[in-house]
Amino acid sequence: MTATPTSEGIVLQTIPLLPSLTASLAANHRTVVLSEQDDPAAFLAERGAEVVAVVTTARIGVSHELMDALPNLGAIVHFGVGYETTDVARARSRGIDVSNTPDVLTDCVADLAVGALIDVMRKLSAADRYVRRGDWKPGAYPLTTKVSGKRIGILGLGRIGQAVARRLTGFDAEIVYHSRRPVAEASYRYVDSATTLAAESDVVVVTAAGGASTRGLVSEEVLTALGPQGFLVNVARGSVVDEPALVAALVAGRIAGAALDVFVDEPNVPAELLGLDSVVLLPHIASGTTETREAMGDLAFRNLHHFMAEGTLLTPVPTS
Ligand code: NAP
Ligand code: 8YV
Repeated sequence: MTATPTSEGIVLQTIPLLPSLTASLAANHRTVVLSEQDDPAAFLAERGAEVVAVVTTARIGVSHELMDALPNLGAIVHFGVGYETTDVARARSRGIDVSNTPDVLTDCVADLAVGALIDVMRKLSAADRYVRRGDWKPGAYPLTTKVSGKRIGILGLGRIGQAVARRLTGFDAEIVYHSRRPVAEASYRYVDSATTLAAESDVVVVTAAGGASTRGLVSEEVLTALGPQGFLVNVARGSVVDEPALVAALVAGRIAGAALDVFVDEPNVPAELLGLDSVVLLPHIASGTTETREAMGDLAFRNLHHFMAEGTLLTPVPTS
């Protein structure tokens, strides 16, 4: 039996994605949206061998079970820069290549991190609620914390971390960072642990990749080192922070505040945080602008299209 040429194989889209990406996939390839099948398991049993590529998001990736149901899979294309929900080593051991959408979202994620940092330190969202509640008439809003000139710790000085650092130098910040290794081209001060980073920072901004190696990296010890005057901003992944420890520290006032775009069990947010004005809660929106999501969709599509035509991806994820 001759194998189906890649260009004629099925492109399996795990869930509905950005409408323009979904439309491009449908218009240019034999695309099936798995979550829209009446019986996804039956579809995989009957047609799984025809699937040559999967398009998915960091939120769900490609599970072991799905990978196993696709014996002729050649590429996994992620809409998003994170890909920790896909076992890349396992994919590569089967000759499956994996791509993501780096760079095109860096500006928006860094913009949001800085916005969230200012929000939590100056209590913008809380002050907005104060005005709406009619509390301004009985009394002036309490004083908050100055942003400019602070010591900012970047946890994970990658593309987004560096973009956050560049922006905050405009606020006369002193930047210190921690990753597993120093970044050769960075002039900021490197420290060798997350705990030291927190101890030497007024604010820690988390921009490290998700996955097993960073799970719980912001531990109770790190939060203790950050201390009662310290703030945490997380635009990376909920898993990078020990969420129960963070909730306990915020409730007890053992850190000053947190701005969180990501959570361990999205879209569920720990109930204890909902009433705290020391916390800014965002629904994983850091890349969520029209311009950036379209650029992500375009890059995801170009990866898929290149794979179907040439057998290779344009922005494969690095080999770790
Ligand atoms: P990147 O360039 O690959 O940067 C990742 C950084 O994490 C690197 O500096 C890396 O440095 C560091 N890192 C990895 N493992 C580490 C560990 N065990 N300890 C300390 N540092 C570690 O990726 P990026 O494009 O900046 O994106 C970063 C992350 O942001 C993504 O992976 C994603 O999870 C998240 N993100 C969130 C949103 C959102 O909507 N909130 C949007 C886009 C991205 P070393 O390898 O040297 O340790
Ligand atoms: C997106 C993200 O919200 O790129 C990432 O890793 O977390 C975000 O840009 C997500 O990937 C889109 O589903």
